[in-house]
Amino acid sequence: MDTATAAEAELQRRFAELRREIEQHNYRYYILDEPQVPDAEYDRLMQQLRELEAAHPEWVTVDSPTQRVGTAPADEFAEVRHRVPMLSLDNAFTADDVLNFDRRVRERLGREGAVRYSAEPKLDGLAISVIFEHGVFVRAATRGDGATGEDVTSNVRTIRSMPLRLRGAVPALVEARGEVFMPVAGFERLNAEAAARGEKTFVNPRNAAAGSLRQLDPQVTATRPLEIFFYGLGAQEGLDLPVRHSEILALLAEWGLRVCAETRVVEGAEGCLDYYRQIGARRASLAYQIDGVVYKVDELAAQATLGFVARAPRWAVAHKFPAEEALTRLRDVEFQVGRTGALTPVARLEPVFVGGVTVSNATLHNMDEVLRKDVRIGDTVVVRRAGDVIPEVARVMLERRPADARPIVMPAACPVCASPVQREGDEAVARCTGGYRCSAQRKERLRHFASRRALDIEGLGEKLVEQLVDAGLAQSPADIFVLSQQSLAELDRMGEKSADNLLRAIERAKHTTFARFLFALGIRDVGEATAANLAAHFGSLEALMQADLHRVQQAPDVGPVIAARVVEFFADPANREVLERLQAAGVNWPAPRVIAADGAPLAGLTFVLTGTLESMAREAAEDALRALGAKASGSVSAKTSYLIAGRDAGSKLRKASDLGVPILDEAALQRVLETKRPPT
Ligand code: JCF
Repeated sequence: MDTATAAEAELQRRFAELRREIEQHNYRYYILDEPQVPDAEYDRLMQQLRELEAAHPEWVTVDSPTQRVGTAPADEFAEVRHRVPMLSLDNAFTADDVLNFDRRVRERLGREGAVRYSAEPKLDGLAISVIFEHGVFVRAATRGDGATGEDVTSNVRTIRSMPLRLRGAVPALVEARGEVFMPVAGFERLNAEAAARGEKTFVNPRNAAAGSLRQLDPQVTATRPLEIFFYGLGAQEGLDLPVRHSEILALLAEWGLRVCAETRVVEGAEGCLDYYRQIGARRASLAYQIDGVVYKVDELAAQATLGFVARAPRWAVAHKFPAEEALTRLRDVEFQVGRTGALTPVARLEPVFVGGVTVSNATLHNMDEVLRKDVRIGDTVVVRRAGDVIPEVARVMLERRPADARPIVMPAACPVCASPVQREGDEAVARCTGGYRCSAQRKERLRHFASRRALDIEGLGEKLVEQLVDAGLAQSPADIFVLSQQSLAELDRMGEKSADNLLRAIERAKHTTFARFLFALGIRDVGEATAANLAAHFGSLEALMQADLHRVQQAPDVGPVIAARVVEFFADPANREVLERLQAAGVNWPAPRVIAADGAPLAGLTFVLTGTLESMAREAAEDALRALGAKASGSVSAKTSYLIAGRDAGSKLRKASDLGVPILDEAALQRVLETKRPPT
């Protein structure tokens, strides 16, 4: 070896060592909170690394400590489809709610004794998914709608406590789930600096964190004091899953990911409530804002048995801290007309700071509530705000009622379209009877139709809907699909480019899913979960439209009231016309079929499903099994490989048992569908 090459090799060795040293200091400083060297020493090492990398750009890799702020500003965030949906959590507000949660968990698991829970503070930040391939950080995405989020990789890379590479032996793929947040001290410093420069300040740490993470320029994000805690695992490949959630947290920590130090394993509902009280007492002295605590069933097999409802797991709950309250004066009450015509009394308040934001509007819910609380205009009222819930008028300070306080009266005619207002039967809500004749209802229906969880037409928000309806350009959702450059040009502040973007978003929205489409129609009482159930159960719009009351009720979680609304909706000629026009415009969705990732792993097996399944319609489960190569049959015979027995299974279960056919429960079915492997 000549001297030049030898020197080069020595330099490369020093380079590698320097990187390791810096990574170790980062770990000690950001993850363990136990810095080993003074900041000046760390800065000196970083400077050395930068110089070496400048001389040898070919040595720079994406996970180098110098590569946190590299990329240029983006035009927009790319979409990322989550491999495993990102769930939200159900809320509990009282000790009773927690006792009920724990009781349901024990009932479903058939447990007598106490269940173990992993308990942790619930951070007030943004949920994030971070993917590591062979230990290297490759992608970060926001939750978005749970199925698809935004690619915020460049921004998350700038967070110092975010390791660019995992430590130790790591599986081929790890998706860690966590929360990005801004500690209170950093938030206050950021705001003080902004105020000193005469710039706008953020209302609370959560908004500051959200605004910082959704920066198109990572250089800006890099200046924001963001931090991250991890609380779970999404997708993974090559990992021997442990038995408990708490062991997953320990694994995350071993890999060098920051896990909240307050996390504890507790016993039963009592343990949860004790934890809640302890954290609650220390809430103000924590370095970050939290809005409650989270309890998760610790045993992973039990989590699998419990499964999910709609968008939240049955094995976890967020126990929220009490709402914050403030006093202010009720200036006036206006009635807002909703999508289904419901008139909601809205309090116009003297602005008041409560729960970290300034509130000037609050809901009064409905007239029954107004009467029950005896609220009058001019009253001093208690405004209450809990976390992300809409502020409400909680009660009245009767002793401060002025002599000229005026009662609140429900108008007899719609404040928007003047149609009569009616109260149906013993319903608490009064409704405008104008239907599509009422521009407020038209606007709300269109807004709902275009909203993110419905057809997701980007750019078609409140303001634009307002303009479209007021200009007479859109009466029903079908009209959206005949908009053109010319018609849009009539609108204020609508340039050619924005019109173009909107038309493209509308074009994209034509390709949707049956469930989203059903939800978008805005049938009363048909929320996202019901729409998904109906879509999975019926598979096609035609099948659903032909179904009578009885058949609609066979869909999971659909009772007589919802069934009646659905049948009524499709019987209405005006609605049928809108549906025809939507389909004629090319709105479409893929036929229901689950495609197996790798061949036909269940080929040769015959399944019979009987009884009621909790998590999906039987037809959907059968389709999913068929997609994996299995046969799904309606009757039990000696050729049946497995019987899946749901709730209230009857004669087929007896027959299978007589014939010695293996009998599995729904959890086993879910495992088969998830792992795409035959039952074990
Ligand atoms: O800290 C949080 N905000 C938080 C949110 C913590 C958790 O353990 C979560 C969560 C959202 C969903 N767990 C899930 C499953």
